[in-house]
Amino acid sequence: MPSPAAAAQAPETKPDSHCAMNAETGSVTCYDTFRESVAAATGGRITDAPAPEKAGKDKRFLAKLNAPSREPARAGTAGAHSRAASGVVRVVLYEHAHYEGSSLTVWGPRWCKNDGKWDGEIEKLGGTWNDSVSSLIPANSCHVELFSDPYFQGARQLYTSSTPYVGHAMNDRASSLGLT
Ligand SMILES: [Ca+2]
Ligand SMILES: [Ca+2]
Repeated sequence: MPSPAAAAQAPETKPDSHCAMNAETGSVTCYDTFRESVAAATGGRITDAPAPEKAGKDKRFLAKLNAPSREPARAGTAGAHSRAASGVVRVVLYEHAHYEGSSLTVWGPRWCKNDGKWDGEIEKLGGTWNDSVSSLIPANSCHVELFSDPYFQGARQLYTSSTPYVGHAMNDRASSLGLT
């Protein structure tokens, strides 16, 4: 019988899951590896993601995560352009500090704008993701605001770059998030 809540001290007893969430529809698909979840989230654009715990420090990977909308729309690249448009990674959430444990790659159709308005949100982190996030990687201009309660209530904290530990005040507390 699965008991995800008991796994915090013994990650080796629970296989990590690596999931991709469409932030627009909320649909989640899970994979055995981080590489597969990133490939799914990017519509097949990135198929060589490193091990999850290396991702936050891998400059080449981080640059690639942020690549799509900067590709010039040249003649003959319409196919690549539409693939990119269907999968822009907004944030990768991790169960443990230092990008370890299970991951949730949240993607959407566009880059974030950083214009003070929200570009997306998750009103309620579901299942094992509630009160679990310990590190995260924002991508594609998205800033990520974590809230300790669902529906953007409770304590809040903003993250603008790769964060190996969300801090004591927010660790294992996030229940919703906004993307700006
Ligand atoms: Ca955690
Ligand atoms: Ca909470």
